[in-house]
Amino acid sequence: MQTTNSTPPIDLLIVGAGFGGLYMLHTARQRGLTALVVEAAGGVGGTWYHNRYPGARVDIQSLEYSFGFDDALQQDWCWTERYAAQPELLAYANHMADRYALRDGILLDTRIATAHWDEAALCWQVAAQDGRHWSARHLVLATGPLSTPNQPDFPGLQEFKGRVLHTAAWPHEPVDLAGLRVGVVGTGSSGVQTITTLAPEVAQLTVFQRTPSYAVPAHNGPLDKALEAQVKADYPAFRERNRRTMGGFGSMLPPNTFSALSVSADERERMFEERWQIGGFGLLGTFNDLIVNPVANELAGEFVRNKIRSIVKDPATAAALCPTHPIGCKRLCVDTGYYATFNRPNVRLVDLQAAPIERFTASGLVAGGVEHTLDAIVLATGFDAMTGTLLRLDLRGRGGRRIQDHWQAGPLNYLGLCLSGFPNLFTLTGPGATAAFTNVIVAIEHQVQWIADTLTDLRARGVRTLEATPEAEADWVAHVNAVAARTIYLGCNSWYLGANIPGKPRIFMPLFGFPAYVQKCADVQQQGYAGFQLAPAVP
Ligand code: NA7
Repeated sequence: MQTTNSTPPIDLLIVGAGFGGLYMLHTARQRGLTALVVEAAGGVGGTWYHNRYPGARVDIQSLEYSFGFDDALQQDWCWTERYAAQPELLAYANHMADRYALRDGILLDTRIATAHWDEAALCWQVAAQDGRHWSARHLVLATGPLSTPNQPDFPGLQEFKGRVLHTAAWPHEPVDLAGLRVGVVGTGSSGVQTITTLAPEVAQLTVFQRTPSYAVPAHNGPLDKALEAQVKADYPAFRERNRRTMGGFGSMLPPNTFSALSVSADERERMFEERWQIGGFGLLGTFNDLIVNPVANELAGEFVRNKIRSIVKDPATAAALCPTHPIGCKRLCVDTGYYATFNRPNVRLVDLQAAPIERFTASGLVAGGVEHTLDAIVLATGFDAMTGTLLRLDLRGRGGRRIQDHWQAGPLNYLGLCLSGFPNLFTLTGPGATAAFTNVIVAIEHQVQWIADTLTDLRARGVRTLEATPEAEADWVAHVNAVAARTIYLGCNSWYLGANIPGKPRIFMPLFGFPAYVQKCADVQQQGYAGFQLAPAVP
């Protein structure tokens, strides 16, 4: 599969062997395209290869967070839990690699360093850090939206003598923190899962919280066999119903179609409570205006704050755990006893808003003038999301234009798939697409099929290059931001907005609304690739 300058280019070079890269390779091969996946890690699985921290599990139900393109796969595969844990998700990725005989098309332990568009040869010249090189007609960046860990530049961190771990780069060998004094910085999804799982094991757990999170119960447990049988009895229809939802999941508990303001306070409480008892993201579908109307949103937020106050015994801790930003503005955490963890005698909360981290020392960290002695620190500080990985590549388009220059003011793109000046390049689950708001596997299936359809179609028509126009790109980014402006999503400092990384341009990156996105992508194809320049042009 490896090519050199002297061999003809392959059709597709895919960067990344997570779910996106695996399915892209499989689909490309089915369409008769030559393809190679290059992966920096030592195994397939992407997110689920790296995020091995204690308690790591998916926040969308397993029956939904899985591929639907092959009925035999979805019938054969049996999930053990309602929300699968990391090892099972990694096993699923490996199963895909084996089942579809993908491994001979995947190069592991190989980090792509440069990808330059070759104007004369009309292909991408791609080189790995180890010097190996490939030519490819098309480049698919399946590098994932959450793949570059955010490692804040805390003063003195290198002086700390204990162990420093990051949830997104967790060691492969077992980590024994039993009996230690452990600090966790960060209370997003990764922090919430880590904190809840570590608390019973460690001697003392200190949670350093900058922004409190809304967490809804997962009610996780063994997968209900009757539900599994029911879904499997007509899995294609189940998948289709999910594709018609805003986020590509949740059809088992459809959102209600009326406003939170249209019912009495008692009725509202009863309805929130009903969905709280069911668990998961469905709470945000209790009414149809929680994401678009700040007044309705505040009612849902207050419902969860009341839950926190009723669960957490110490009033000061409960108050510090209560978020004030709109609920859903940052992705909800789906938890298993997170708030109750703060009733444990060995767990304490440090509110960084009141007592910011000043510096690390050899034996811990100082926050708000108080020294906290720690044996180990877990950074659950998230990711340089959506753009971080791509901006760390030496990626150059037409005329040698660097992606760092093209994206200086934020990630310009068209359909979340293509960049002007970067012909024949596709980003999977990138900025401008719905992936961050969507069941990412459903998003991947759609984007991969769109790319494969496009490549098949253009090859049949003799088109060599496809490139977004600058106008289409500017309009698209404006559209993504206009959609967000009609929601509560601009009301907090989320990674959707780049606000978690100092100095990152504040552009709202994900698009809200999967069905409209699917329709738009289909329309673009039907209109002869509206918004793209094709060369040679189709007559
Ligand atoms: P998140 O959701 O970005 O959470 C990161 C957490 O780390 C969050 O609480 C941050 O506070 C906190 N953080 C980040 N930088 C700092 C510094 N410098 N000091 C203190 N605290 C900090 O990442 P996750 O890995 O938990 O989850 C990512 C996605 O994976 C999630 O959305 C799901 O889709 C699954 P902040 O809120 O920025 O104030």
